[in-house]
Amino acid sequence: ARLRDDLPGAWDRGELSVLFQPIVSLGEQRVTGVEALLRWQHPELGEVPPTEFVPIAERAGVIGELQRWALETAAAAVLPLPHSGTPVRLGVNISASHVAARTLVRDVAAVLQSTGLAPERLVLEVTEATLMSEGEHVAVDMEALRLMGVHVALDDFGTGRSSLAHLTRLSIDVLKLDHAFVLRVDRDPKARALCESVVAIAAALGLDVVAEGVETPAQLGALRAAGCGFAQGFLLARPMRAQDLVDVLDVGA
Ligand code: G
Ligand code: G
Ligand code: MN
Ligand code: NA
Repeated sequence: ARLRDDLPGAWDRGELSVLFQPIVSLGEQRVTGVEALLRWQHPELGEVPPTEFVPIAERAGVIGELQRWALETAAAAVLPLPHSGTPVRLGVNISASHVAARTLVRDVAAVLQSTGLAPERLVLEVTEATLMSEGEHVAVDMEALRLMGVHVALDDFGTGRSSLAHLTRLSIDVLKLDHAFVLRVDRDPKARALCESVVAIAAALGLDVVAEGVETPAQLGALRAAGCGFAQGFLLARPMRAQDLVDVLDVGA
């Protein structure tokens, strides 16, 4: 009840912040994107993880407001970052209830308008469960976003009820291979074969693949050998403040 009472407006009180975890192109060997990750520093309870407060926001009916704040804050933070020609893409996690509430298209359009972020730089990270959820408006809304130029990534791929058959029907641009999938890729020939197959299917469908949760050089090597295009994880970089991204970005000579 405490968190439920305190969450609404926490962003206006300056208790929320957004960290950014770099996403690295293995071919180009540079940071091509970042994933925005919310943090809540509660004045008395300390840090509350998003796995705890995002569901609370959903139940309290403030997920739209929270997400608008997150989108706007993240966009404003990446806009001034230096770059050497290709500015980083911004991945933002979107929860199922925000899509279900049908305000996502409007909210994203408003944020693109108010910040001036190019739609092509925004990647909405949604799970398969979200995309496959009830109601035909989900597909309609996601398609509307893609028509605006916004990219869509399928997050946590390889967990839950993921199905390769879905991939041909979903309107997506990026596949994010779940951590669980990446964990044994260097030691287990079956995990490696699975990874290679996903990369091949993604290539055939014109999708980029981002391996998540890469923690060891051996995992990275195996992913590279499997032809995976992008990687993200503690080995490469931890979630960091926007101003610290300057140190990892390729800003040219
Ligand atoms: O660092 P990590 O603990 O940040 O994130 C935990 C979970 O919280 C992840 O599943 C991530 O997708 C989710 N999460 C982080 N930031 C956001 C956000 O802005 N919106 C939503 N809906 N989920 C988020
Ligand atoms: O569900 P989603 O993929 O959005 O979750 C992202 C989560 O993964 C965040 O909590 C982020 O902090 C976490 N994360 C990022 N890199 C690593 C990693 O290398 N190992 C582990 N265990 N978690 C990671
Ligand atoms: Mn994500
Ligand atoms: Na994930």
